[in-house]
Amino acid sequence: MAEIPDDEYILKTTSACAGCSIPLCLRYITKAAGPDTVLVIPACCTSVIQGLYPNTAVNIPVYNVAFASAAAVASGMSEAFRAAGKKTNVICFAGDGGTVDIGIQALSGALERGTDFLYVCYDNEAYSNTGMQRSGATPLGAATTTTPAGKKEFKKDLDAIVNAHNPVYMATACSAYPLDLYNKVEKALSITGPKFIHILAPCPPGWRYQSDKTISVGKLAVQSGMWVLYERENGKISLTGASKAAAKKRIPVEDYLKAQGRFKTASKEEISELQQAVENNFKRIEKEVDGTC
Ligand SMILES: Cc1ncc(C[n+]2csc(CCOP(=O)(O)OP(=O)(O)O)c2C)c(N)n1
Ligand code: SF4
Repeated sequence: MAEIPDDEYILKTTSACAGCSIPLCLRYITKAAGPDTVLVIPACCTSVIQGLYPNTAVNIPVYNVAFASAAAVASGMSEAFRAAGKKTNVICFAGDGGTVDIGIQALSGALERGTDFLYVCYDNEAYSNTGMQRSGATPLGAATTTTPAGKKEFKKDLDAIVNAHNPVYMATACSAYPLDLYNKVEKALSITGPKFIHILAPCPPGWRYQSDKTISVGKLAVQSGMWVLYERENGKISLTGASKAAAKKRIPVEDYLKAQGRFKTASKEEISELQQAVENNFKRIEKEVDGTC
């Protein structure tokens, strides 16, 4: 198990909703990164959670940037630090809307240029900050304020898009498993070049569950296989943590869905399509692990 430093860079007075998973993610990311780090944050819940200067809850430098530009800004910042002989960690911390939809062009450019940075997409599967609108990362069947009868399309496969850029390191994580996240951030930051981590980050008001259930809902996501924990180093994939068990035996997707109000309108067909997608995804991952695809 990793040695987790006692240092805290995320203070206890954030402006997050009760039960929000974002401060938990940030806490472990910054513990792994340490004080010589700059966070680059586009418009999202996190830009509210950080608080207003001088009463900010983040104890390291934060650079707030326009929605579409996070990875481009981080790219320039990383080059400037390296040119000055500094190893300062540059970490983009952006929501799914700011990554999967709006920031994808800048992310693609930064990955292609081989930028030495870590891009973290925390995925609460909606544009939460502006009122839970549908994003490209919202799953099939989930009700949002712009899809009140449930989304009719599958979640965009951001990881496949990132993987096509062949980054030196990429991983998934979930806020319900903070040590797994800590280990992945620590490893990512020990490697030079473009790194990417995609974190499932449950949101109580958006997903419509009680705020004390953030950890259990995150665990259900992984135990059902709706979210898979893995890392990919130089193209080689390995499952981590609870996903090793989920690859062999998993709970039904329905158990994860029924823990949240946003899937109340999901039809039987949609639930079975989601279950089928989970089975197909594990088959594909197993083939990748075996080196047969
Ligand atoms: C160019 C632009 N369009 C729209 C907005 C309004 N806006 C601010 S935050 C936000 C939602 C961000 O969603 P996401 O990136 O998923 O992060 P979350 O709020 O879920 O943390 C939107 C649409 C903006 N700030 N700039
Ligand atoms: S809306 Fe969701 S993601 Fe945003 S601060 Fe509240 S709980 Fe967190």
